[in-house]
Amino acid sequence: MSTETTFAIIKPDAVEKNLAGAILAHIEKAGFVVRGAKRVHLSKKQAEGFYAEHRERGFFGELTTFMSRGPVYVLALEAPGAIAKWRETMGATDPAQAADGTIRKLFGASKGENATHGSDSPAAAAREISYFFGAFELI
Ligand code: 3AN
Repeated sequence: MSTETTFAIIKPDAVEKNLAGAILAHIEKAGFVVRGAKRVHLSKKQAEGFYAEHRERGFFGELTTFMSRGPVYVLALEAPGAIAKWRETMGATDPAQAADGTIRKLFGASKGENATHGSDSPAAAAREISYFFGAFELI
């Protein structure tokens, strides 16, 4: 399997609950190498730009208000098959549907406040990584 880099966010709900460290430990234990990491507080406009593809969805306002309500950790994660692997490690969007042992099952509260984000394709990973990181920040 080829080595890939995917993009992850530890969302405001998890950061507020002081779960960022536990989630990072889970990420490392799962075998990802953290190539980039920073703590940022998105403005509403930055959250809207990040989630532009969801603009037409009913929950867009709620989603972007939530994502800009407090600090998040943005991460670039490397592993063989990282994009699919990270989505498996996170579990289903709705924590109630997520498999046991996944991050969203362990740490998520609802479909919106579900602890983490992960890119869903190579194109999304490339766009999302470049939204937050310059090449010199990926080590
Ligand atoms: P995923 O993050 O698993 O790819 P998507 O693409 O269905 O999930 O949803 C995009 C974002 O919108 C996710 N961050 C998710 O938390 C949020 N979201 C999805 N459904 C809802 C909902 N019904 N209410 C609020 N936020 C939602």
